[in-house]
Amino acid sequence: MRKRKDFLRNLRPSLSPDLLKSRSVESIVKTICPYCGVGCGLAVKVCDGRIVQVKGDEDHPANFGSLCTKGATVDQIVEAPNRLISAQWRADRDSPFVAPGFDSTLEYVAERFKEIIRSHGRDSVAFYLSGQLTTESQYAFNKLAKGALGTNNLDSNSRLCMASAASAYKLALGADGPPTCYDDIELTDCFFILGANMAECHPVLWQRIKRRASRKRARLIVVDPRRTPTADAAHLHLAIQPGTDVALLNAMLHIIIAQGWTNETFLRAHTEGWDAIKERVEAWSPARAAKICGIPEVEIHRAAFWFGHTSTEALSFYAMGANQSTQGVAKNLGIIHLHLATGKIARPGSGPFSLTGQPNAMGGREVGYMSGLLPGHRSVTDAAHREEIAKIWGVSPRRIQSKPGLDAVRLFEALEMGQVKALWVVGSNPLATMPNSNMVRRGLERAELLVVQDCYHPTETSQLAHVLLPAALNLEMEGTMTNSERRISLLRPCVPPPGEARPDWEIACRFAALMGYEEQFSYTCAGDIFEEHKQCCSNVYSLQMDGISYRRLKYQPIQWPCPSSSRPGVSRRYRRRIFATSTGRAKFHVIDYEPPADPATAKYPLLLNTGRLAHQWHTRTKTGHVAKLNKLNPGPFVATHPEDAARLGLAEGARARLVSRRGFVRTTVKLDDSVLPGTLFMPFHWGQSAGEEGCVNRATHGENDPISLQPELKLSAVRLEAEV
Ligand SMILES: Nc1nc2c(c(=O)[nH]1)N[C@H]1C(S)=C(S)[C@@H](COP(=O)(O)OP(=O)(O)OC[C@H]3O[C@@H](n4cnc5c(=O)[nH]c(N)nc54)[C@H](O)[C@@H]3O)O[C@H]1N2
Ligand SMILES: Nc1nc2c(c(=O)[nH]1)N[C@H]1C(S)=C(S)[C@@H](COP(=O)(O)OP(=O)(O)OC[C@H]3O[C@@H](n4cnc5c(=O)[nH]c(N)nc54)[C@H](O)[C@@H]3O)O[C@H]1N2
Ligand code: SF4
Ligand SMILES: [Mo]
Repeated sequence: MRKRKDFLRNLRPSLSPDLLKSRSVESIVKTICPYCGVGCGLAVKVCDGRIVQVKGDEDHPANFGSLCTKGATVDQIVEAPNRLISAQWRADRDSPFVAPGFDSTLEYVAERFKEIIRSHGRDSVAFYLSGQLTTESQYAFNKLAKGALGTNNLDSNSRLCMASAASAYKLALGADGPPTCYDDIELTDCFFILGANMAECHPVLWQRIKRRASRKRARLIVVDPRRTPTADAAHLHLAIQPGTDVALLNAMLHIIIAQGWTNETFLRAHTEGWDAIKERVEAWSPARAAKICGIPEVEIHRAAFWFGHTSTEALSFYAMGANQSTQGVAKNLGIIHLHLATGKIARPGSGPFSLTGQPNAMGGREVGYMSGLLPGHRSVTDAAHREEIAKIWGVSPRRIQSKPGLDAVRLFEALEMGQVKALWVVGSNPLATMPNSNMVRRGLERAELLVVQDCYHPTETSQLAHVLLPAALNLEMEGTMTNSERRISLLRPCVPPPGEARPDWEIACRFAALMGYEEQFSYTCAGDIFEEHKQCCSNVYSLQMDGISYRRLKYQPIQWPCPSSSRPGVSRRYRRRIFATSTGRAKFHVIDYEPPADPATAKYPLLLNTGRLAHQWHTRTKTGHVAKLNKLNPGPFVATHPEDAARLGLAEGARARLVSRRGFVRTTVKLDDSVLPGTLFMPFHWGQSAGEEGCVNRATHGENDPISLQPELKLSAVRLEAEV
């Protein structure tokens, strides 16, 4: 006990009294937008411990002062009425919560964890993290689970988001992370946007793209089954049948080969596996793909010409329409193949550029916050990797298990089956955002101990919790985040966290000390954790950040790799065309079109697509408080093509039920010809806030990509019927 007190004394408060005092006069604090992966810089005006104005940071290279509606209203999420400000627990779900203070609550969690591990083994506990936490928080929890408690049962919402992109980069280029940077936007001749609705989901980046495309400096191709605002602005919109992208991508490669637009010198010197994929795409004539994709053959020719012609640079952006699929990795590889075949990679204006969704999904990938990974893009299955990390962590290499833990879908299934007894959720709302939420609910209800660490309460998930731990918001703490172009920015605290709320990393460290790992977690501030994280990346050629420090980040955000403190970070990777694979060559992998896991049938004839709207963020725990945003996107709906609605006798505003093999969803019909006949689109923002039966994920399924284990949230067979 005495030891723990010492540890707590060393811990520097997240906001020092000096800092607070300096904020009693008006000052500008530079930090980062807590929403999407564009990673816009904010200039926050603070006075008397309150935020009085939010503007875009004109010096930040991600946005140069621009903000979208969400970023511009972040001040309103801080003092929201449902902020969670005290630690609370209850013995069972029928009892009310009690709030005996932060330390006592955490001691209770530690006792329960010890008991459960003693009775059922270390794999009976699990963690579920988020790409919305700082790198330091993700790092601390990952070390806590894999290094201290010795379980690899730690996964994150990136499994639903970026897993396919990460797997494909690793397979093709040898290391995770895009080779490109935002400045490539101004240097390209062709934007190829596949399964991304950038106008609504990456708005500040989209403004740059639109500017170039509308001045006719570049062609804009958009591949999306919906006519989104992004597709509406395109020179060529391929309104593809959902899930058929691999057929399209293989046919584009077929045309590129037939037309002689391949870069033979590049292929010979810097790639391997070309002959096998060349042979496979031989079978993918544009005519064949056109039939499967439901688009005219001539459009495939045009896309291939604009992308592939030897005189142009081509930049691909892709997001959930590519990743959230049983072919997620294949779709990603298909895009990378087009770049490799034409040599349009590792040079200005060209390359594959997967968009990160959350503000720090990239940081999570650096620290390895998925069940099979270790920090510095390492793997739990590799003995040398385990040894390297155990040394830095100060634990025995035997402590880290060699088998990957449970991925998100399997984790909730294991809860349902009673194999996992305790789950600690940090910065996520899985009951509303995991596929097949009826199963997820059963799992959470069966948990003997559910700890939810969040900034707000109630959320769908926190309502089922035994323990609530109050977390500080990004705007209330120090830490780092990495955006879509691998740029690390420093978060500065603008205001102190309310009540007992604390930065997530600090909660992890306090808990680790209670579990007997005080020494390994004796950090005095977030910067200490960053330094340890840096050490994990130090010998990783493609991820070096030795040249980055908090001191340097105070002046400017920096991209990795950045080996030296006297040089800027690397904006474009692989410029010497040496890839991060064992041979230094980029690799082609044979891919082929496979039909989706849940195809339409006579009983379930419609294909349900799900996704986002411009002015709401995920389950609205933040944006739900902002009147301006709620006015712009006021409520849930299912977008239905007028032909389908007429056939089903459904009018605008009609109440309807979406029924799938997993369950049903109650919602409101919106007539909308931007969706293809035979398909529906429903945003997932409202979770159960519009009624327990209103959560679209009651209808989605957990079938996943075989490599990335990312579930197919974009495509479920359903029927739509009038509510009786
Ligand atoms: N406003 C707002 N912005 C956000 C977020 C938010 O909640 N709100 N969330 C952030 C996060 S975490 C993420 S991951 C990103 C997601 O950003 P995006 O991926 O751009 O957004 P989504 O709406 O999920 O899906 C993108 C598009 O994929 C299309 N699609 C569906 N199926 C297919 C298919 O088979 N093929 C193709 N080619 N396209 C298909 C959908 O019609 C949709 O328009 O957004 C980030 N930005
Ligand atoms: N049907 C369907 N489902 C989807 C998707 C889809 O396209 N369709 N997209 C998937 C994708 S890409 C994603 S990324 C997920 C997102 O899924 P989630 O991460 O589950 O969604 P959020 O609503 O962002 O939940 C984040 C929670 O963390 C809290 N929080 C925010 N900041 C912090 C913090 O700093 N610390 C702590 N401790 N808590 C914090 C918020 O209040 C909120 O309760 O949804 C996935 N689910
Ligand atoms: S584009 Fe993304 S990072 Fe920028 S202000 Fe909007 S939500 Fe924030
Ligand atoms: Mo995401």
